[in-house]
Formats: sequence, C-alpha cells, structure tokens
Amino acid sequence: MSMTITLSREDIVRLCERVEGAQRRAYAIPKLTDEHPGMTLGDGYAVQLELRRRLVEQGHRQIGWKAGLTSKAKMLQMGVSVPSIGFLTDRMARPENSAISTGDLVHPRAECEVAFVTKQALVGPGCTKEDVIAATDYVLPAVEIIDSRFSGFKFDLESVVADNGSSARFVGGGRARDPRELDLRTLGVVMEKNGEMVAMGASAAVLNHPAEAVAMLVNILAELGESLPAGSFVMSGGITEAIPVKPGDSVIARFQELGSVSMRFVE
Ligand code: 0L1
Ligand code: MG
Repeated sequence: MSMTITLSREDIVRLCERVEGAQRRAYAIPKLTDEHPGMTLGDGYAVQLELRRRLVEQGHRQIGWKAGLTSKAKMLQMGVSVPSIGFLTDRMARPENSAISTGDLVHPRAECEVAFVTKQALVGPGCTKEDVIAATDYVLPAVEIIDSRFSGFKFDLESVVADNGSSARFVGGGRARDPRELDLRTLGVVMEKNGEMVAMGASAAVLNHPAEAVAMLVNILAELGESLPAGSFVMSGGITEAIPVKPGDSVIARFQELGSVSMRFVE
C-alpha cells in the first residue's frame, strides 16, 4: 500500500473543510476524486488526519480506530481490494438502548461488528492476529452506524478514507469477554430491525478472523507513522451488510457468546 501524498497542503485543507462541513451539517457532497482524479490513498489519509487534528483541537477526544471494508462482500460491493481505517472519537459513541437521532446524519446504515479493547500498545509493521489477541483486554459486541457523506453512495476508496471511513456513530454493549476463551472466527450474529431478521453472518466474514482486521489496522497505522496505544477501542469491521435505518426503526444485534446490542432511531 503506498501512502504517497500528491496533493498540496492547501488542497488537503480545502478538502478537509469540505468533508468536515458535510459531516457537521449532514449534507451529501460529490466524491472528492471528481475534482482530483489523481488523488491517492495517501492523500485520502492526509485529509483524514487533518480532520482528526481539527476535531481534537475543537475538544473531541480520540478513543480508538475502526477498520472498514474488511469483508469480501463489502470489498466487492465497493470494487476495492484494500480495507480502510478511520478514527473514532468520544462524540461518536452512543449508549446501549438509547435513541439515536438521524437528523444530523445523511443516510445512516447499521452493521454488526466485534470490538476490541486493548491493554497493551500494538505497533506495526508485521503485527499479527496473535499479537492482537495477546494485547486485547476484552472483546465486546458493537453496532456501527456508518454514514457516507457522498451523494448516492458514489465513492471510491480515496474519498471514503478522506471521509474518515464513513464513521458516524457506534454503540457497544453485550458482555465483555476474554478473546482467549472464545473462537472469535466462528461467532454467529443476527441483526433484527423492527422485529424482523434483516442480516446475519459469521465473524469469519471479516478477513477470516476479526483480530486479523485489527492487525491490518495496526499495520496501516505504521504506514501513517502511528501506533495503537493501550486502552484503545477498535471496531474490526462489519460482519453483516450495512442496513439502512430511519426514524422509528429499532435495531437489535444478537451475537453468539457476546450478548446483544440494541438501539432505536429518532428524528
Ligand atoms: O465501516 C466500513 O466498512 C466503512 C464503509 C465505508 C463505505 C460505506 O460507507 O459503505
Ligand atoms: Mg464498519
């Protein structure tokens, strides 16, 4: 993966302001590559890291990272072969069982993920899934509410990365479990919306093993000159497809061994 930056500092700041405006005021924008067809993955991450810098300056606190596009189904759907990562902040977290407002989102969709909380720092390159499991304090079930800011979901990897991997909200819940006591590869999950089953899957959908996705995330961080500190909250990527949600919907994700996570959506 090359992280070469080709855009000027001015272009990176301008694109970041565009993404930040779309996120804050919940409106859709054209994909960034329409204007910058030569934009690289490195440029996408430069925009994302500039966004993080600005949000931290405004008082948001980074609590971890997310891996995205980690399932074959999602990669096929997007026409990409490389997963992405994005940062997570305290402002994106919502309590379990809470009402999540959609008025400040563009076109939210919910997906089931295994989340990891680390007790030791992880540093790439060369991070493996065994390193991840050894450094994990516990795993818990989570639902990510992604919200691509691009019109009609027309985007590419470079634009999605600049838009912080479509990160918007997330809910952790269920039971915290020691990953050494579980077979993390074969966990089944079912997602229900308004009492009907709308998606199901097994955790192996995520790069064969969710800890593999976290290792990949650590190795991408290394390419960006960063590492994963102890105490990080990391979402390993959607096991199920992402399901659109709107006001009035209630969602419950039931995970084998890990319990369930529920939430409802309001205007
Ligand atoms: O969490 C993810 O898998 C990121 C998805 C990015 C693309 C999308 O918005 O569907
Ligand atoms: Mg996700």
